[in-house]
Amino acid sequence: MHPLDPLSADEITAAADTLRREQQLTDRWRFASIELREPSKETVKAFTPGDPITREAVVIGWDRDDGAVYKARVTLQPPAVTSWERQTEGQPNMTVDEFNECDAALRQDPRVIEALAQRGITDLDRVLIDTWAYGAHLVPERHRGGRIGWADVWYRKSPGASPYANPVTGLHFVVDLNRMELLEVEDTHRVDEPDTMGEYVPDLVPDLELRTDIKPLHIHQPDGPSFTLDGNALSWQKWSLRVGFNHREGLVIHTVGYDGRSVAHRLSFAEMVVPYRDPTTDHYRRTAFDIGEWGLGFLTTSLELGCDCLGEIRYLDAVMHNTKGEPYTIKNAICIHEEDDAILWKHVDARTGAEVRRSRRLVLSFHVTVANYEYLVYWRFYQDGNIECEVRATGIMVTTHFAPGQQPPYGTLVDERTYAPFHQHFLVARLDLDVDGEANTVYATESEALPMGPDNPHGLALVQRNTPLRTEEDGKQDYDWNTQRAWKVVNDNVTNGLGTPVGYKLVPGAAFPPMMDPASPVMQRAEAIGHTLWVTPFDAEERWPCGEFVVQSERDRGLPVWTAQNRNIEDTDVVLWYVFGVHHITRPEEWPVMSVDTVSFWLKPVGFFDRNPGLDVPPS
Ligand SMILES: [Cu+2]
Repeated sequence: MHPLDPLSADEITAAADTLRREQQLTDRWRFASIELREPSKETVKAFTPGDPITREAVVIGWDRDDGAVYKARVTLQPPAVTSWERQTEGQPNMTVDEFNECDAALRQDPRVIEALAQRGITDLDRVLIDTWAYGAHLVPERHRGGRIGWADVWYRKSPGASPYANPVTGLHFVVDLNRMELLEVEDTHRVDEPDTMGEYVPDLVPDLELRTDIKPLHIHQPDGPSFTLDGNALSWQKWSLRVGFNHREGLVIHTVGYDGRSVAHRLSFAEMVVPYRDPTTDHYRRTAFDIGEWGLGFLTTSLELGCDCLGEIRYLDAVMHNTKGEPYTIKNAICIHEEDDAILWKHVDARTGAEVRRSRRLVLSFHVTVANYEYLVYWRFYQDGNIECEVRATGIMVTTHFAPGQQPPYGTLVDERTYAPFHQHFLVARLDLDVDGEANTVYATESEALPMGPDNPHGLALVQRNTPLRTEEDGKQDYDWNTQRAWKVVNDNVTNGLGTPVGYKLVPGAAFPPMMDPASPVMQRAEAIGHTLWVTPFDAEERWPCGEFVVQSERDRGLPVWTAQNRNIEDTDVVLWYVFGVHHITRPEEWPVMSVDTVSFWLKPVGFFDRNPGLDVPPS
């Protein structure tokens, strides 16, 4: 076992049992999260296999009777609770148990049955009640202080049909999640049901003829893949890393090295903010924090060979838990495989002919289903030292019906009297790079065209300006198209064979501005999305850019609070928080199911090597 390995099922059980016993928790207690308390960088570096290790869990939970929220630390050998602290801000993450229990409870509530009957819906079995978390400012005044959810209603046209094909427009419920009790029925308006087609399963799509001209495509690696996976330690050609996983970030990539040199200590996604940009009654509460409110780990789905992943695959399972603290396994949660990636480099010489190398990449991926939506995450490692992080958004868009002649301007018409609201998916990647060690400085690197003059008579001169970011205030950076701004993480204490400092460049992709009034409640909760990049000095406790307790939050207690200290970020252990995603202006082609929308950013070596590190890739 390695100190960074995720908690096992036995460890989760032990942590829950220990806390239950020592704090005399009743069955009204819910475990929101149980995760490994990751060891310090020093511990990780000093570890050699066989060393005794101390494992610790961090547990967050609450009592449904008094609503009290606690965060605890539990050591596992010997089992003991070492800290137990009451939390006073916000609510713990939403849980899958609550989602399911809320759906089941509301479907039996006479007021719900009555409201649905008035819309002609009597088969409750075909109803899906979809619970969302709130921002505190939107919780009705009279219910503040409780653990409150609000719910949408969806309806399946036949037992096996898609619920997200049919919104029940203008009907929402407000729920006390601790008592699992309906507080309010909001019946704002009704719309005569349009004749739509929201099905995507072939049998349910009328007149669909599946293509017949696709021949098999097989990927064979007769000698197996070129990587080795030993427990959670992965090595492939010159790359090495460890695979981690937790309830909130999902896949975490630890201790990334190339040829024995350190590139990154830890890479993950720390938050996702999805504001729907539609102020109408059906949508104004729709501001999902899919990581802080729900957790990518909890929402991870099993992958299937031949469908999700093609070729010689190695899978890793993930162990999550329910709100009783009981562990369960997500089979095949993480996919690891190699891919052919066309050409790495090539040149054709008139005399000697073509010299060409095919590119191979190592891919780590996991898939998340957030109710109607899917996020597919791919971390790719290349033979020339590049790292690419790609996210694909797919699944089913939220839609809503409107009365004849009255389409609201906040979305795109995708079916008869049906529009899909515009929305944005902001992802915050947490990039703890350690380029040849921890003492790094981030430079904004920008191109500048010099004015014409005696030294520049043709107006061609272009120079590159590198500006060190010295404080957290400097570290608040925005994408600039005019200068092609990017950011280099440089170790000024280590030089390459050319005598220049080694570095890795964050090449921005899919960056876009929030386009939101700073006074708007969502921006107050998610100030983190207000910049493309934030840089902070490493602090193991600083993990969540919009705060630890995002459910029913009022303010962002993460990045804006930490960076208000304006700490030094020069020549120190830095963490980069990169904000990117999908500015989703919906299209008819994304209905009834959306093909992947793909966004990515890159980490590329700049002077980390003396020359192309892919020179040694052999011809195929
Ligand atoms: Cu979208």
